[in-house]
Amino acid sequence: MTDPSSSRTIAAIATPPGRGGIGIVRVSGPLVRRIAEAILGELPAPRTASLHDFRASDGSAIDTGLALYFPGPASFTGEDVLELHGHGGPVVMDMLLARVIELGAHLAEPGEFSKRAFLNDKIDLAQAEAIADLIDSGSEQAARAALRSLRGEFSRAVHALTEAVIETRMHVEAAIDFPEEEIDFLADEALKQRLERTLELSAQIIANAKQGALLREGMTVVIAGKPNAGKSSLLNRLAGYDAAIVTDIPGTTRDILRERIHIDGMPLHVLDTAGLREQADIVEAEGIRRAREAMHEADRILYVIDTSTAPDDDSLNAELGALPAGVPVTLVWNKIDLVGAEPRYERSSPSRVYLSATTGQGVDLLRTHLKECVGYHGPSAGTLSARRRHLDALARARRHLEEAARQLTEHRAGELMAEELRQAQQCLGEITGEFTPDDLLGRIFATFCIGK
Ligand SMILES: Nc1nc2c(ncn2[C@@H]2O[C@H](COP(=O)(O)OP(=O)(O)OP(=O)(O)O)[C@@H](O)[C@H]2O)c(=O)[nH]1
Ligand SMILES: [Mg+2]
Repeated sequence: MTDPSSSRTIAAIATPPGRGGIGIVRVSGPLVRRIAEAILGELPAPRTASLHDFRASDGSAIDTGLALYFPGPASFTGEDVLELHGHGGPVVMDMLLARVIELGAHLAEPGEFSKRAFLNDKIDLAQAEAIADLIDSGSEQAARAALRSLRGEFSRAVHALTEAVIETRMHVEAAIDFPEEEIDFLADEALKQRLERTLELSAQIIANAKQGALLREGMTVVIAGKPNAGKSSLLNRLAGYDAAIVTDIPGTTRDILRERIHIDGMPLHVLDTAGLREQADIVEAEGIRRAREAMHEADRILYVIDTSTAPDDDSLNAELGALPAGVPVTLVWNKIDLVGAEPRYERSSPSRVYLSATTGQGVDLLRTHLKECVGYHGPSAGTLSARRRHLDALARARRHLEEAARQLTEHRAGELMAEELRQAQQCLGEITGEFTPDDLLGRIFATFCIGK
C-alpha cells in the first residue's frame, strides 16, 4: 500500500493545547535530519535524550529542552522521527512548530502519524484504532481493553480465525481440484469438525469484542413496560435528576427520552419509552411504535413491572414473548415499597432486580447488574477494545461461515462453500486493514486528533 503524501515531512504539537510543564512537537519524514541540524545545531544520537537550545532562523533561542531522534524504520511511524520536548506554553509551542514548518515540514492532518505507522506496517488498522481508543477511554477498564488491542491481542485473535478459515478453504479448494474425489473430501468428518471449530472461535472473538465495544461506546438500554410501571421514575433515578415527566396518569410518556449517564465512569445510553398497551390514541400509538423500534436496536431491555399489580406468570410470559427476540432482558420489579418487599438481585435467566424507583432502594443493585452485563467489574481479562466496525465485520464473517457450513451439510456444494469462506476471509481482513477501502481508511484516521 503506498501513500503519495508519505514523502512529505509532517509536524504537529503532540501534547494537548493549553499550559503544562512540558509540550512536545513531533516531526516525521525525510526532512527530519535537516530540521534537527537547523534547530539543534546537530543531529542528536539516536534514541537518547539530550539537552539543547531550540534555535530560530536568526540563531536566537526559542526554548531549551530535550530532543529525541528516532531514525526510521525503528520509529513509531517507520520514518525518521524527531521529538522536541519544550516548555508547554501555547506561545512557545506555536513558535517551535512555526520554526519546523519554516524548515519545510507540513502541518500533520488528524491521525496522520498513526496512518503512516499503519501504511509502513508498524501497526495494523485495529491497533491504530486502539491508540485512539486508549487516549479517549472513559474508564480504567476501557483503557485496559484498548491497551490489550494496541499490543495486538485483538489482531492476533482475528489472525488466528483468519488462519482457521484459510485452512478450511484450502481443504475445500483441494477437493474442487480433484472432482472425482470431491464428494469424499466433502463428506469427510474432519472438514465438518474443522468448520465447527472455526465457528466456535468466531463466536468467542465476537463475545470478547462485543464487551470491548460496549465499554468504549456504552451500551444502549431501553426502559420498557406497561403504562405507569414507573419507567420514567426509573430513568430519573438513574439520571439523578428529573429528566422525564412522571404522573400517575397511564400514558404520560409518548416521545422517547434519551439520557447519557455514567455508572462509576461506565457510559450508558438510557432510553425511556411510552408504556406498551393496546388501546392508545394516535399520539400514544406512535410513541409505542417508536418504543418497539428502540427495543430492536437496544443492547438490553429493562422491562419494568409494577410489583403491586404484578401480572400472573402467564400474562407476564405473554408480555415478554412480545419483546424483540435476541435482545437480552432484565426484569425490573418496581414499587417494592408498596408491598413492603426487600430489594433483591437474582442472577437468573432473565435476571431480576427488585427495587423502588421512588425511594431509591435497590437501584444500586440495578447499577451493579448493568456493570456486570458489560463485564465492567470482575474478571474482564479477555475484553478487547473493539469498535462497531469490527463487530460488524466479525458478524458478516460469521454469517459467511454459517452459510459455508450449510452448503456443506445440505448440498455438499464445494464451489459455493469455497466462495463463502473466501468472503469470510475478506471480512476479517477489513478489521486489520488488509482489505480496507481507501475512503474508509481516510474516514477512520480523520476521527483521530492532531498529533496522533
Ligand atoms: N410507590 C411508588 N410509586 C412509584 C414508583 N415508581 C413510580 N411510581 C409512581 O407510579 C406512577 C407512574 O410513574 P411513571 O414513572 O410516570 O411511570 P411510567 O412507566 O413512565 O408511565 P408511562 O409514561 O405512562 O408509561 C407515578 O405516580 C409514580 O410516582 C415506586 O417505586 N414506588
Ligand atoms: Mg413515562
